[in-house]
Amino acid sequence: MPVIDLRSDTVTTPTSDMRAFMMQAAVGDDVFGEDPTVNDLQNMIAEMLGKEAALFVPSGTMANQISINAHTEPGDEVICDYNAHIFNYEAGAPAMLSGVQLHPLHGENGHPNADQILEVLRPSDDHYPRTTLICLENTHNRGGGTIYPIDKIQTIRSLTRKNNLKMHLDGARLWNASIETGINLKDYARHFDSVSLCFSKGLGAPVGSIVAGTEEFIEKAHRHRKAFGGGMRQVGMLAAACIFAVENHFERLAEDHQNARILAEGLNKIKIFDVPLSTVQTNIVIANTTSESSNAYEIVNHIKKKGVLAIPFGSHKIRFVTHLNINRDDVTNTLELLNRIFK
Ligand code: TLP
Repeated sequence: MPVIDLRSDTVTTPTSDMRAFMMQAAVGDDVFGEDPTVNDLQNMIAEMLGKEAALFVPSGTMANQISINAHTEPGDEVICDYNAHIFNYEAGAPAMLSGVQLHPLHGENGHPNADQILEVLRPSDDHYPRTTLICLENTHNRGGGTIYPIDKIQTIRSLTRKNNLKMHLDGARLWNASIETGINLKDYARHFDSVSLCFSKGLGAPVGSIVAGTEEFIEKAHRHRKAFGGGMRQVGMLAAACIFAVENHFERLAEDHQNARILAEGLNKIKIFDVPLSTVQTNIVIANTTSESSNAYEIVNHIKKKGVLAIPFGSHKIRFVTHLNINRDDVTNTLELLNRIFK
């Protein structure tokens, strides 16, 4: 039975051209900073983001956690959204690895605004934790792949400048935001002290993320990467996959966005699903399921048996993600199948 895997854009497998490109990569010991392909990737991304330097890391989680660690001291408070990846899906790492507490806000579509942030900034008084860092996520995963409006980011940046706070961007899917809005990566990145990006999501590399910032920040990050066990050796082949992914799979993300839109509109014609179309801005579709239907876990199990994979995102929410390994036929076939099942 053919399987259509819409669980995540992390499930993509490297294409044969990507594999061939990986094979020819020059390698060296990256802990010594001697892997030429890793260095090329780091330089390329620093340039694309308009930052002084960048550091290749194994995962998006490590990129975020290294950044949190580098910007804070134990006991500090970090402001983020209630649905942020760092709050929900990173195994409690901010507390475990950096000794900080998170202060989650209920932003619209995962995007808190400057007033909400201003309201929770701690006064300078020994009763309180010190607010030192704001983490934003763009696109916002649990928000439905929603794009952080750039003017909202700019206003938050002015606030953090006034209050001497750092800003980190979880840009695992910043690629998608940039393709959709036409705002280049640099114009997003300039508002942040550090930015993480993933190559292993829509871009289709098998592994790899990166974090970028000032030379001073990257020096710290380099040390934290070692401490967190993320120092890697001859990983030029992985870095090559990331270079290939940026050069060949960045522009095509627009196709994933079109497929997500078609999927969302099709789901809305099936009576158990309700997708708020205004949140379908990139490659993620979060469908609400009606309260009369079975819960999301049962629905996901049921459709899995028929060859469509998705992820429950709560008792009445299911996430579908389009990506490099999903074409228009897969979307059509998914909709036909779901129509048949839930008629
Ligand atoms: N997200 C995964 C799961 O962890 C939920 C997914 O399937 O979407 N930031 C954001 C916004 C992410 O969505 C993810 C992965 C990460 C960071 C972490 O990346 P990895 O998995 O490389 O640690």
